[in-house]
Amino acid sequence: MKTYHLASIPGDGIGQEVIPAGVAVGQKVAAVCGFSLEFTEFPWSCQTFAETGAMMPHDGLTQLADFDAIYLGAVGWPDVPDHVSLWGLLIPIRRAFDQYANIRPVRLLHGITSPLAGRGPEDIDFVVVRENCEGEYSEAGGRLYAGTDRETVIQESIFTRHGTDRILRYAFELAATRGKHVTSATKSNGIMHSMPFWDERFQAISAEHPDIKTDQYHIDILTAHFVLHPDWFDVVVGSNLFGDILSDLGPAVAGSIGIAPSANINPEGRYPSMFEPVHGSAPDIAGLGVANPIAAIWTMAMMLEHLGETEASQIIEHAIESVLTGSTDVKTRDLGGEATTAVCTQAIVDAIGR
Ligand code: GGG
Repeated sequence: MKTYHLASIPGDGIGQEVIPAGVAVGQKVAAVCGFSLEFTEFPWSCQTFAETGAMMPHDGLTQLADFDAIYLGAVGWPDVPDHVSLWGLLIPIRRAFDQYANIRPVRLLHGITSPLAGRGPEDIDFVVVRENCEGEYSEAGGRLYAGTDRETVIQESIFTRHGTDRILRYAFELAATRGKHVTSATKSNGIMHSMPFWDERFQAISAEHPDIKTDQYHIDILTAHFVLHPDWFDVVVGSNLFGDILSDLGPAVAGSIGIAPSANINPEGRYPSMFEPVHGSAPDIAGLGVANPIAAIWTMAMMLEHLGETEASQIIEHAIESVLTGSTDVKTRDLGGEATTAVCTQAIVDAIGR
């Protein structure tokens, strides 16, 4: 029987509640489909930072390098500055393993009501492709004259041709398997170096794919179009920051960030890819047992798809939708219900193999 060796990092807050939910669903579908999932849990988190002064051990990346994939919950807790926790765990993993394609599907599932009036599942089905290793997420910069009235802060964005072209190509290749349409998120009117460069490269890569329809919007009006015209989109490609923002807004129009999955892919397969729900640690509801597990469960489906277990992935997605359309008793608070994480998870586990 094929066995996949997976690293799990539940992380902080509700990450510790939703990752076990995804593992339970993964184990059930593996049993149904005839393969096995072997998880090794790494308890790295803001608690680790409090105890050791670092979010993970100095050889943490080496410990992860040989797994087939990494399953991560959430990073961040109020007693550690957010940039310290993120740059101590999530971002080093993305970069060390060259996970440059952050894939964030946005789909209105059957059984969920969009906050947008009159919109159904046929209107909201697109993928945000976020550049994940450079752009506005950059440690280049610094602070001069700190604490004085001359205090000066410099934050550089990094856009390389190598990094820009490869994420644009990824978006076009993905669109070729879907609706053959790529939208670029830009801001080349206000950001005068990096974004005109991004637009140039978008045109150049577009020329390699004459069969794919393209358009581009400045990020400000693009956010409005996400709300007013979600049916316009198939694949939306953006820089690290723009992609991050759009991939919270997208799930919001599709009902809840509590359902949004994501994959940090190293397309060449030289390193393990990492799978995480889009949402963060949600300290306001952590420990209450009410977090929506669907983002983590759908993320498990993306991980299995990546590993080549397409049938298992589809079974999970069908189970999620069958549970959501079946009864309001299984919906968590963010979806208008009162179910706990455990109740929602058990319903999905039960729906698999039925
Ligand atoms: N699910 C991982 C997590 O905690 N995400 C929250 C977050 O703010 N991530 C920053 C990012 O994706 O750049």
